[in-house]
Amino acid sequence: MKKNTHGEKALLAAEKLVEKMGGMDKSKVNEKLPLFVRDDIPSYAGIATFLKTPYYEDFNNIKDLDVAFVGAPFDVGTTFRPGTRFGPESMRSISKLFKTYNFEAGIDLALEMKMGDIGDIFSIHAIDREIEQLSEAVSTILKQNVFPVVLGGDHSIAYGTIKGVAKSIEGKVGVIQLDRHLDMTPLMMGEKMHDTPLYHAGSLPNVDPKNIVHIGIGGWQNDARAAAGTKERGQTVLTVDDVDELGVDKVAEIALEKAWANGVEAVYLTVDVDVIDSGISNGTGWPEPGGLLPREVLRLVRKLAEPGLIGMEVVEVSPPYDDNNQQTALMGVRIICDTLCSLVQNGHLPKK
Ligand SMILES: [Mn+2]
Repeated sequence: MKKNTHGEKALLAAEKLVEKMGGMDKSKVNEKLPLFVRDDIPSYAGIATFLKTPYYEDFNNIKDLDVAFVGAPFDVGTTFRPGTRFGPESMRSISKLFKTYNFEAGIDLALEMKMGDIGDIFSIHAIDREIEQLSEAVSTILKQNVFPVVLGGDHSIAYGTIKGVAKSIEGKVGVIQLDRHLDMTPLMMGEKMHDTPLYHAGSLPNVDPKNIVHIGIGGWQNDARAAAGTKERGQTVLTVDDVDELGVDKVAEIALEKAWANGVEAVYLTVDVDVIDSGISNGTGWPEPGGLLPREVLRLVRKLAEPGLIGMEVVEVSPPYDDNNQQTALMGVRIICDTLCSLVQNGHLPKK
């Protein structure tokens, strides 16, 4: 029997989706132009919330949402190039290019669930206080049974976000990070900078360091002591060579096995965009050549989302260093959309 190509499958899925939407609508062809921009056309117009989802002013009242996008415009944790305080803004603005429909999956996120943009977490620009802000903000979202998508921000925010997740659930939390760097240094410049969050996350009462998995690590910017400390704490590290030799699917399988081991109740995904080869994606604070290819990262996050996630973040998008194509911000948005799509495909979203 002839096997359908992925292209054929996608077109069949589109047909089914259109049926679900009530069929092809030909009546709008000669419709009168509206006076103001109120829908998603034209795509370059309108107010830049993430994916043009509705803005929710009252973050204590988002119970009807399935997914909340929230910015963390923070870059005081950077140790080289700053600029990630503009990360949320750039991902929101380039997200205008995206529709909520994914061709290959045949899924329209907006038809499947209710998504909203709740604006930004107020940044204190003092790391320890910022961590408390982030942790409170994330638990405020989770308390309302909403899936948080955090738009970073430098990677120091991860200690705050993971802390927010950890205090929101009774059981154990696993963490998977995609990054070129371990982020396992206890302190840098005497503070919990962006090279430290996974160290501190592993010290939280219900985060066992053995359930922390690092993917994409490598190159010339890691610290040998931090690496030895990572081994001492029993964490799993998978390098770019591992992805090369084992393939994305096998790497995802190993990562999931470790992150979910020993009765873990929920896994959080933190994606540092510097995991992508800096020749392709250079709008970031600590670019390190030799990283993963965009399509490897996208397949990886889709696989990692298969058993479900409690929340996710994309960090280290630094627009002042991004190219004119906003390539890094663009990848940040795709990472989020692909992860959400996989969560829908695998029945984890919507939760309500
Ligand atoms: Mn990082």
